[in-house]
Amino acid sequence: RHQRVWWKEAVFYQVYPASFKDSNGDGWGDIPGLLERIPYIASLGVDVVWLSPMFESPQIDMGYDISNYEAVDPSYGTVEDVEKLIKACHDHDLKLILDLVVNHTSDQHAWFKESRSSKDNPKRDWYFWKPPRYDENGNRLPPTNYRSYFAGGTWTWDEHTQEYYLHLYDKSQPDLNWENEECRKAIYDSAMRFWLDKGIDGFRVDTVNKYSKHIDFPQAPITDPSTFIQPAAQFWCNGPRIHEFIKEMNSEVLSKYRTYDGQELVTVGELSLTPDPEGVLPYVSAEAKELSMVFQFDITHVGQGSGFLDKYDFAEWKLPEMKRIVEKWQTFIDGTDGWTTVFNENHDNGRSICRFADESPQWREKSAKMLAMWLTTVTGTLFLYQGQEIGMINAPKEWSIDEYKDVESKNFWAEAVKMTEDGTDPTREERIKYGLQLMARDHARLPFQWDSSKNSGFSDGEPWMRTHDLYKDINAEAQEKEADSVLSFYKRLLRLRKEHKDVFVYGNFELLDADNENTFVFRKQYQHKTALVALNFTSTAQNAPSHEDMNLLMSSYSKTSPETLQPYEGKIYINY
Ligand code: TEU
Repeated sequence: RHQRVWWKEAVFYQVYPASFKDSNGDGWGDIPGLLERIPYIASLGVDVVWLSPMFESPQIDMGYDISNYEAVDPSYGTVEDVEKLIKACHDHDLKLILDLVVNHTSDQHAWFKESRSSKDNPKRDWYFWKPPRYDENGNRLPPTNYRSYFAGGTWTWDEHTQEYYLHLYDKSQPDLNWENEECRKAIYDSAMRFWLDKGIDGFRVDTVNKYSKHIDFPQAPITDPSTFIQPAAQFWCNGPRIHEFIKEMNSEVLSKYRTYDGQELVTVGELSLTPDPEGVLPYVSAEAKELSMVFQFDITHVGQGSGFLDKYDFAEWKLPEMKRIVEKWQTFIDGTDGWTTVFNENHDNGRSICRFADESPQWREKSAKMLAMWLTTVTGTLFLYQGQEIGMINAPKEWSIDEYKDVESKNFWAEAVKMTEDGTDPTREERIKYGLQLMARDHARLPFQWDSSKNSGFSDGEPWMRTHDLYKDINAEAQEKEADSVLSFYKRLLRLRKEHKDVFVYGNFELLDADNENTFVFRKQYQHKTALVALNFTSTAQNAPSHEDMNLLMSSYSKTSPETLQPYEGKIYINY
């Protein structure tokens, strides 16, 4: 049905370098630390390491604000360290992809410093600069009323040249102007060829659908009269030239390189704000020659408030809603030459056990195993996030919000406190606190829990983010020794996924009993082979689906009964 390609079958493992392993005691993870742990990553049975940004950066947005694409931030190490990393990965049969963050740079990047220096600087047009508007009283207004991701507007005033510049994210992350050809060429050279020439195997492409904007910058319709700034994604997302830009990136750069073992490079684009399959397909169709695949975010939006204004205002959800989302992205590639991804964690989200199942000590491990069964049996390329394989959970609720370091958390929190204090929304503070405790980006950024020694074996120094209180109960070393641990269970499942890749990686997906609020049951089919997966998302026993002619391949419990799914139990049946 779908053409077989290495990256469709590969399992990717995302490393967030600041929180993975510190080698020099400064409390900040680094490349030498990661190098030490490559054997651990290889032992999981994954195939590709995706390394989040380790480039030179003032770290306002944890390295997604790059000040020099061709340098490694000193806190992480050196370019030579990354060269060693590329080699170590390849020596362990792992491929390595880096993050390509080219919608914006840091305001500390030499390009932006030049662009900002004068209106006639040759790089002025590499970013978006606009004169102010004025209201009837002569007050200065930004060019448009757009809301940015991290709360606040998208335009920041520059005193020096008396114009505003555009930033979809923090004000320290000015957007690059892809309309400018010289700028695109510089991006290809500096952010891409520089690292491809060193032998990396592809990229995770940050914010891939935002390079083309509606450059007439229309005013956003007023949907929230209580504030000046308005949601305006329709003007800066999936813009008119987006496919032209990505095709060019592919034909000029990506298509010219191969992986270390001579295969096609892999790219995975971050495709937010694109809910319709028709909008996604052009990016991932093999024929289109743009990207190998994309992340589509409905699944991590479960529980988030509508729009990004209310992202942390928790919205109740029920299991059928989540199952429909899985079904949607499982089936949208049916009959096409496109491909899909599978994930439920990354560095921008709370931990999946807390969001989708039960983090209580009683059910935490069972939850982790059941969720692992979901991910490893569905169609598409599987992405795991560091710590997921040992069942890491969110920061404890008792922690003060002051422990949260993320710019987005801080801004949403400050906004909520202000709106509560000034009476605009008296209960907002309480609601946003709850939302952050569940969904803040910080949870995924807690130090990796290696063992039961001080700071969970992450660092000899003071970690940049507080170590989880439960690291003695949840850590890799203990789980490596235990046959029944979450870690051992993941390893078994990853082997199983490979062994039966026809049905798990490439098979047809069919959702069963869609409206059942307690269980998630689906069938995978590949030619004459069928697998049936049944997952209990509750802490009470549920009926197992009927499974005549099928054998139980695996359960997440050691003792099972044919008629029942025990609390948070997962079962896989197979007909061969
Ligand atoms: O995220 C891009 C993004 O737009 C969202 O999908 C994401 O959910 C983010 O958390 C905004 O709420 C990427 C990176 O993954 C993120 O860490 C960066 O902060 C962002 O780009 C800016 O570079």
